[in-house]
Amino acid sequence: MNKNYFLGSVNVDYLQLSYSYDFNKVNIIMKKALVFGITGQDGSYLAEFLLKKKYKVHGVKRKSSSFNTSRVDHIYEKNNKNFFLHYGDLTDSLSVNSLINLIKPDEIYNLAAQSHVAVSFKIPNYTANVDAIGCLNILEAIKSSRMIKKIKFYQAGTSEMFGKVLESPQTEKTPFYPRSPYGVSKAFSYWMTKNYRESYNMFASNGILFNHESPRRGETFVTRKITIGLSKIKLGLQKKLVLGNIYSKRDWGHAKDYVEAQWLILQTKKPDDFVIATKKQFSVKYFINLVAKELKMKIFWRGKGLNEKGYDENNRVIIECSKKYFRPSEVDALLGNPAKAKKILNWKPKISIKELVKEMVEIDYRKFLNDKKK
Ligand code: NAP
Ligand code: F7E
Repeated sequence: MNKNYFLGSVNVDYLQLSYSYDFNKVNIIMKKALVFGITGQDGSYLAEFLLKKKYKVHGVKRKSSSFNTSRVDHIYEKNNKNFFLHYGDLTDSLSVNSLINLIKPDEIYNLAAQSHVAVSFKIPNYTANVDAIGCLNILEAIKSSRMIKKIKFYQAGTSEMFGKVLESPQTEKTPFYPRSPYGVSKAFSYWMTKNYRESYNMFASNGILFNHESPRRGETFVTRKITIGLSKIKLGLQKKLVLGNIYSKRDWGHAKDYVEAQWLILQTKKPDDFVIATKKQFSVKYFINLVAKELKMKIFWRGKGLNEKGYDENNRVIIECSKKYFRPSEVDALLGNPAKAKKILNWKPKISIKELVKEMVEIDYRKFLNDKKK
């Protein structure tokens, strides 16, 4: 068989690396990805992204007493030949092992986590079991499989590892100073991933992703809490939105852009660690104002600190702050420099914060408008 003839006869974009070729069998084998955390915000976007790249996507879902697949149900309906869901849990090393050995994936994405920073103070032990030991369970399973050379591993690291930042903007070289059980657990996983790479020559890479949001963001994270809260206030379905620290600053991107970076991180020649961010920083208060503008609502701010309140045109309080939502230790300001990702991965964010807000508001407002009409 003439290899060149074969290559020329199939219409595949080699730069996309979506296929691997088994020339002995002279057929095309689709790459297989195993995604822990498939039912989450990033998992659902990553699944869509990988399916477009012609991967077979296997996702791990947890047993739940109610439905927990709403973010991926539409994917299953469209792609059920290439999209598979398996029961499993990151804290259950037996299930992690058996899934890896059953699926024999080319790439593993560990997106599974107890990902809420405030909640991690309430359940630190559980958070560490999932966010720290869970990653170790995957690394050990890869190491003890016969696929240590074949499998590429992505670990979902976070800007929360920088915590009380030691320099700004933060880069891959900035030392960590995590400020929550979540951040500390993720730092453990970061170092374990690096350690397994150096000790066993594994293809294991860390993304250090700054905040990224979308209409699929969990409803208790601040951006989604704001888009839902203000949409409901505008529609007369809610009177007030109660928040915590509105002065903290974050570097917010769109989850769609960030899952592309996760994939690119596994397509490099050598495993490595990358900061993924926009290099733009805004306060929670600024985000509220953007959402209000999109909803054509006017907010008048009065007072200072914990007593600062947002009023509507009729002088009614629609936003106030409560210590209830403060964390025992806060991360005041995060700002990432994605220069390395730009240089090596050719990655840069495409969606601006204004476009992100527009999309989130449109979807949340329409949903509650439809609910109201029912
Ligand atoms: P998310 O929406 O909270 O999704 C987390 C996923 O993990 C869900 O599918 C969840 O399942 C699953 N999960 C939780 N505990 C598990 C366990 N014990 N075993 C198996 N699966 C488990 O998080 P995300 O925003 O998509 O973030 C994805 C990853 O990136 C997380 O690791 C997060 O810590 C990290 N990260 C996120 C950001 C961000 O701004 N979004 C930034 C940096 C890093 P259920 O659906 O059943 O709960
Ligand atoms: O808080 C403040 C809060 O919970 C952002 C996770 O995806 O990104 C996320 O963690 C800021 C904080 O995200 C409320 O104090 C004010 O300063 O939306 P958040 P986070 O803590 O930055 C990182 C990168 C991750 O890795 C995490 O997994 O907003 N804030 N008022 C509030 N936050 C919440 N949740 N609720 C409030 O009412």
